[in-house]
Amino acid sequence: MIEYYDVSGCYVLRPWSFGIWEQLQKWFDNVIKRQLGVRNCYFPIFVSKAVLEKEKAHIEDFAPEVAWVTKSGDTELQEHIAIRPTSETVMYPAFAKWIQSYRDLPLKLNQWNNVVRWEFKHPQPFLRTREFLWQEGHHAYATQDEAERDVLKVLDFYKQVYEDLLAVPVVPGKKTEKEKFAGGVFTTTVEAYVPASGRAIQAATSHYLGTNFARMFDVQFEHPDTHQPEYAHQISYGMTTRTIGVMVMVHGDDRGLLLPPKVAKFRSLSYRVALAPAQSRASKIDC
Ligand code: 86X
Repeated sequence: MIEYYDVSGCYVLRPWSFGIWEQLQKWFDNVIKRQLGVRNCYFPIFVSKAVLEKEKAHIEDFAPEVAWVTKSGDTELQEHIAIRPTSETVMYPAFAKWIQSYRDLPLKLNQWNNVVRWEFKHPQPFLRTREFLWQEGHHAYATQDEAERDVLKVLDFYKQVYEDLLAVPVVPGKKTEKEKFAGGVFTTTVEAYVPASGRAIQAATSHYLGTNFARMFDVQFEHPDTHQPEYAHQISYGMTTRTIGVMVMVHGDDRGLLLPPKVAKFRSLSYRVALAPAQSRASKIDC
């Protein structure tokens, strides 16, 4: 599923693993479009120092993980440019421009992209990598109620990705104040169990951000009744290629990996027999 690479924490995703990612992508992309009205978009991978630091309070904890481009060829860049570790600071200035009236809400955008976090804990294929693929959803609403309802809907979609597609049981729940995303109001996650380590692992996350980011980035709309400016309520959510690693840890062992049927390219004979119409079972069992 992977090939090793000469940059620490980076791995090649070979067709077997990338094919599973494509299947999860297809399912999740459809469900957020059809059930929530989400639209996909793409923002640049680069973030200027000035924009990245607009979120200073929360960035401080993460600063050591940010990767910077400092040169082109041998020439030092006038301004160093960060590689996105997540896209809040990239996207929210655009939200501020696009949201003026209550008619501009809700705004529900998603990106399928790569991000870089220069981790120093020892890397593991899929589970802890310096570059990873994910989707990051970012929505803005007029009301707290709508925002909170979508946080929980997305969390349930993540549960379905794990349980229905990957046959991995997960526990949905709310993080403690200490463990939540510091920029938000509350963080929900689905957590899985890794038998090899006896530990839980965060499998996907969905946040209610309140109006914290709206205040930082000036995301305001004119209220329909009062005609006064109000801050938008925001949510964000993410699921990464860690999904594949969790699946491998649950369905694999030292003798290999048996893929759960929904994402398997090939199906075992016993599975085909179980699904076959009764009259054709006899012949399948014969062979
Ligand atoms: C937190 C929050 C949020 C959108 C998600 O969990 C889902 C998708 N984003 C991400 N987070 C950071 O903000 C962060 C920032 C920097 Cl500068 C960094 F280097 C690492 C980070 N890791 C997580």
